Parts: sequence; C-alpha cells; structure tokens
Amino acid sequence: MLNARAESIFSKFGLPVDPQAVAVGGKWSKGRGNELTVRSPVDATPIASLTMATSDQVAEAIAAAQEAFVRWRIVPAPVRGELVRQIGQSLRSQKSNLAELVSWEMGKIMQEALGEVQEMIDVCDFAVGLSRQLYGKTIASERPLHRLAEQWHPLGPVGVISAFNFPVAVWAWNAMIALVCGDPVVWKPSEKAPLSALACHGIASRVAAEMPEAPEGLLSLLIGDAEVGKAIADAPGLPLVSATGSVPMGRDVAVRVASRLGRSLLELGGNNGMIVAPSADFELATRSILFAAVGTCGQRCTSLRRLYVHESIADQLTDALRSLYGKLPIGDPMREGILVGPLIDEPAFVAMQAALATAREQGGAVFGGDRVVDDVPQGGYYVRPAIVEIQADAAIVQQETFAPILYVMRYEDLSQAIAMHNGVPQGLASAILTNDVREAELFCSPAGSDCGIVNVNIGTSGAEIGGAFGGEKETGGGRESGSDAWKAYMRRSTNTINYSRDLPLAQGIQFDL
Ligand code: UN1
Repeated sequence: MLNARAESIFSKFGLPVDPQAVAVGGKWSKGRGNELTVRSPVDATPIASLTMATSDQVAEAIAAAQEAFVRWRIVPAPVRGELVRQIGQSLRSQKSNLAELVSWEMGKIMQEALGEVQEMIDVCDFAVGLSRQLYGKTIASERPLHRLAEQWHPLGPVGVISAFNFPVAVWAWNAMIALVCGDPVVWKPSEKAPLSALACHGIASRVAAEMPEAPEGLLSLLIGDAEVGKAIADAPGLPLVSATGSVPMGRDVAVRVASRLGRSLLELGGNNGMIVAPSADFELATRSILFAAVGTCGQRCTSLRRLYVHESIADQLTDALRSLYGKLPIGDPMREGILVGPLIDEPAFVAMQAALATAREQGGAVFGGDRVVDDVPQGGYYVRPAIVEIQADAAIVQQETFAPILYVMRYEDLSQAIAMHNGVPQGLASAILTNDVREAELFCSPAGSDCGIVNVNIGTSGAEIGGAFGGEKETGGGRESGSDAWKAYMRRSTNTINYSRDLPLAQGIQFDL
C-alpha cells in the first residue's frame, strides 16, 4: 500500500498504484513474509507498506526464470537488444518521474537522481550496441584443416542484489547487459529503497509483455530482507549472482555462491582516496573534491573519503574546503539549489557520529559533522559534511563509513603518498590531481594506484557507464556495466572443428593401433 504522495508519483508511470513485493514479469503477487514499512529519508514519513518475499517465493521466481531461459537463449542477440532498446525508450520518457521517486525515496538531490536515471538509459544504449558485438575469437589451429574458435553463449538466470544508494542504476547495469547476453534476471533491490525498483520493474516488464519473443519469467523482482538475499546466493539455479553493498554482505554472498561453485560478481566497499599534488589546478581540485566527498551525502561507493595533500598546499586547500563546506546548502533534496540531502536513516547517522568520535580519540581534528535541524524537513537525518585532519596511520582511516566524512592527510613525496593511498583494504576508486605528466602516469601505472578506477584531474565518483566499473581487494574484484564486463554474464565455449579426413592429435601425439 502506498501513501497518497507515493500513489500520485507512481500513477504517472501508468502502472497499477498498488504494487506488491513480488513480480514475475507482469504478474504481481503479495509477499508471504514480514511487513516492511518504507520511509522517506527526507522526513521519515512512511511512504509504503508491503509484505516481503520469502525464500519460497525466491524459488518460484527462479523456476520461472529457468523456464524463460530455455526460450530466451535462442532468441537472436540483436532481437534481445531490441527489447533493451524499447526499455531504454520507456525509461527515457519517464526520466523526470523516476528521478522524483529516486530522490524522495533515497534522499539524493534531484540533479543526481536525474543522473542516476540517465545511467540506466545510457546502459540500455550501450547494451543495444553490444547485442551485435558479442564477439568470439577465431584462433589459429596448430593442425591442418582444423578451425579453432570460441563462442559466447548465454549463461542462465542471473541474481542481482542491489543497494539503497543507487536503487535503480545498478540493476540496469546488470539487467540490461544480462538481457542482451541471453540471461533472465531475478532482482532483489534494497528494502530501504524498493519503490523505484517497483517502478523500474513495472516499466521494463510492461515493455517485455509487448514483445512476443520475451518469455514471462524473464524479469522478476523480489522485495525482501537478508533472507531473500541468502536464498538468491544459495540457489544453484542462478549460475551468476551480482551483488552490490557492504563488505560483510558481499563476503556472505561470495562464500555461499562459491560453496556451490557458482560465479559471483561483487561490487563492495570503497574507501576511496585522492592525491593532490603541488602542481594541481587549485580550483579544479576544490570543485572535484567537493562533488566527490559530499555528493549523494557521501553515500556513493565511489565517494571520496581520504585526501592526501602535499604539505606545501595543505593549509591553503583545507582552508578553502572548510569555507566551501560552511556554505553548503543542506536540506530537502527535491528543492532546487540544495546540494546535500539527508542520510538514508538513523543507523547511518549513528555510524557517522561513532566514526567521528573514534577519529577524535585517534587524534583527528573534526570540522562539521553535526546534525542540521534548522531549515530542513523535520524527521530526516541531515548532517553538515565533515572534514577530519588526521594522521595517515590512524586506524579509522582504514574503514569505510557510509557518510560524508573526509579524512585529510599530508604527504611529502609522491611514492609515500601512493603507499598510504594503497594501504587500505578496499580498492574501488582513486584519483590524482596534478599537472605533472610524470606523476599522473606513475599513478596510472602498475606501481601506482591499486584500484579498479584510477582518475587524473577528476574526482573519484561519477564514472561513465562505458567503462568497466568495480574494484580490487575487499571491493570484491567484479566489473559491471561497460567495456567487456558482459563476459561475466556469458559462458565461453571453445570449438575445435576438423574438416580434414585425418585425425592429427594436438601436441603431435601419435596414438595408432
Ligand atoms: C555506487 O555507488 O554503487 O561512479 C555506484 C559513480 C556512479 C555509480 C556509483 N556512476 O559514482
């Protein structure tokens, strides 16, 4: 059941305004699990109540996905691309309505919510092109009149577990690529932001229902808690599980999937760092730090959390940042001009305060970080983003806290800065701000940043969909979205074809009777 405002936003999609927690294609049904009350982080009003899916319902969706797979895998990839093209068109036509829902439900500002919907549209376009480019190699055979080649085939139904902070884009990165690769998708969005998932699933499944080649169980949605996530991770019917979220969640998924020898694709914590060198363009540095550190209220996987500044410019840069932080418009994320919306919920606020207290104990000087209550909607957890000047070896710097806390540290020489930068367990996004080509290239080299995303003169967040997205170490090693990330969603078959009348064996082996 939706409240009146949610109903009015939802009705703009032309979808039924009483969405349920479980959908297999266009068939919606009530979850058989516990009650879920969804609250907007803007002012904590309850916006929906649903009963969540159970693990039995996960099994039903997977059975439908397996049936769908048998049909979908033989639909030509460019025809599969046509479905994704139409989904992209539908998302395009609903861009502002979807952004409104994302902003209200998740708390990111409208500009960023529009950006998130644009990511979905972009990945649809990318996947459409990809549907004609699922290339395999032809390989020189060592034997006469033999052909050695590889083909990429659909893998099977894919489980997608997504997080609250990008409630729809991460689904699209996975689902649109999976669809063109020939795989059905079973999606468990975050129970903290399920409404935009209901809307996106509704839009995509309505498009699929119009396409005769698209079987019913191709797309399904299960709103549920960790039990649903575990059932997805445990299901042998899902050869691939793609999970985005915290390191403990990812570790649990990885172990479950590995124990059944399935594949997992993980995009977990980032504790992202930036080095600001003496030659950096100062204005560019402050702007890129600001967007990366306070954008989405510090709740992106790619948010900037650690700043290593050359000692010659550290005072000047920290002063400039303090003055910018002091002026940040904080408040209702749907209001024009606001740059910082609320944290997702009270536990996020408590975790932020605990991290700041620990930082103080470990010698950090904290600026900001307090709760904002004036000129903001009451009930939401609004905070002034924090800057913490601290020693690089403080233990708290090793941790990702999903809140706008920027640890500022000083360095003397670049190799020391790179070592400190790499000296954390996570490895998602990184950046260097420098006008020195040697420094920039070193940072991008094998001796430089050890992350999956390595940027020069741009912040850590806000990647385009065309690149492969993901990171190393505790970030989980997965790559999603662009480049050749599609290969994770397919299986490779290597073919050797003998068109001679002989049977020469590889490696010159003689085996004659
Ligand atoms: C995430 O926070 O999980 O690069 C995804 C970015 C966005 C995606 C972030 N394009 O910041």
